[in-house]
Amino acid sequence: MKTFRNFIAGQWTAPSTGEYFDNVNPADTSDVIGRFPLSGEADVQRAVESAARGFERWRHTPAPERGDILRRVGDLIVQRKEEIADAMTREMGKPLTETRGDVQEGIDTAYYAATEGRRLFGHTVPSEMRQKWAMSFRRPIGICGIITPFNFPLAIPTWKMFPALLCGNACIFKPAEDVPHTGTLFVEILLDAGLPPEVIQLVHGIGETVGKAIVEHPEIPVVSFTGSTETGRIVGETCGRMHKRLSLEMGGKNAQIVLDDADVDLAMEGVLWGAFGTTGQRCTATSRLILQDGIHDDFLSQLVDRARSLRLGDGRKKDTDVGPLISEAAREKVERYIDLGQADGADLLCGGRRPEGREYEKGHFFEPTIFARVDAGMRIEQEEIFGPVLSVVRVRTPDEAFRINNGVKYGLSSSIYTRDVTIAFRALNELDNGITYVNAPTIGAEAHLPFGGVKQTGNGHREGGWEVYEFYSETKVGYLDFSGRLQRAQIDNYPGTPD
Ligand code: UN1
Repeated sequence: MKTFRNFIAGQWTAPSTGEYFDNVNPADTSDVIGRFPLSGEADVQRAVESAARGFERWRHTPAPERGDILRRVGDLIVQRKEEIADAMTREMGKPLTETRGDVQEGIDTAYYAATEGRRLFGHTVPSEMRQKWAMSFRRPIGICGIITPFNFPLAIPTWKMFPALLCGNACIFKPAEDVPHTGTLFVEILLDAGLPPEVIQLVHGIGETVGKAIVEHPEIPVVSFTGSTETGRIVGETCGRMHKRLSLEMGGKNAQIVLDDADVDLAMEGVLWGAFGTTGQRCTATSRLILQDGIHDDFLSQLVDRARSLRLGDGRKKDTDVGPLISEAAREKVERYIDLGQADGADLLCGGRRPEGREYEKGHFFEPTIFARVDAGMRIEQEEIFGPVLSVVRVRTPDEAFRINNGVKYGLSSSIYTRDVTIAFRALNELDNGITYVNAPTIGAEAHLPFGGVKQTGNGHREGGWEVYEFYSETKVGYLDFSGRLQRAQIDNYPGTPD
């Protein structure tokens, strides 16, 4: 079995602890991908010391040159797209069509970042004084701690690291312990493309040790974390105490609304993809379906038939629609919510159990599940399950649908199917989410637009698009006075000011 290493101080190195963990295929747990380092605090310490040297060099590299390296990264990912998608499916389970999309999102993010090297705009604005210039520009910040989840093993690290690197920072990267192989391939590609070695450090391990050491390290001023709202709260408390800049991307309880006037066939395709794609393990997954009275019964019965016919299996097999959950713990969590839903009186219409059959014995499979007669306020309607479980709520009016959409603590994405342009625009205005889709599912974010949510989904920052470059750079302002005399702002330039 292959033993993998960390990448610290420009070398592929064994962990200081001497300990490792097995990375297994969630569709077949007898398939072990490799042993990966169970690193300790000392590894993070060494990574920080090296990243400080990397940062000194990289911050002085012109931004367009940094962008050129990221363009080469994009080119290399293009060349290795199929291989990375296959490795990703093997270690986290979603079907190849989805992992290919994940890789493509990384490519798009690379090319966007590459061109940003020739923009990275500041502002030059008029000064209120004569013969004085006023301008703002961007400076890198330092070492960024990058902590990423399992569900988008390539796309999410690229959302964070490409802008961080383009802005001139160094990165310490801890991929989720479920997807260390994709993380390793990614770092190999960064190095192959010519990124100076000490600019990137890869430290494998678990959140409680490596993640914690990164978040608590005084020489890491920037942290970006995607994961659960519970862990995000702990990260946020520490970063708040230490005055760190922090970007949080956390839970969701996203709803698709289907109104009576909708194109129901389109809405059907949307909810199947939104709810059961990635086995429901997306922050943007559709976990609530809000149906208006008039179409409720027909839509639901068709949906149950369609959900029952989805093919569960190994994501590397051609005809698989839905892969396994990431781990046994994830499957047990989903099962607890099945019990909760039933105890609260919701109707379990399909799924709710592990599939039977030899091909499922070695994986963490779970049947696509639909609960109907779900009331607003039930736990299966309020809490993030992160599995293939859809809760259906019946409403009479669009207003009621909007209210239910907004009645949760999360606010990532929402979707509405309607042909009424007035309602569509009202939805954009009134749904409390970072992203609203009209006649499209809750999933489908594109790399060149800001991604993120309101309320307890995030802390006000965005990934993707242009806004993320604000997060990874410090704005500095320069004033140049060439008048040759003392000009006092707010004092000398207003009439009525006595000499
Ligand atoms: C996530 O749900 O965890 O929205 C990220 C999408 C993806 C990203 C999702 N591009 O479709």
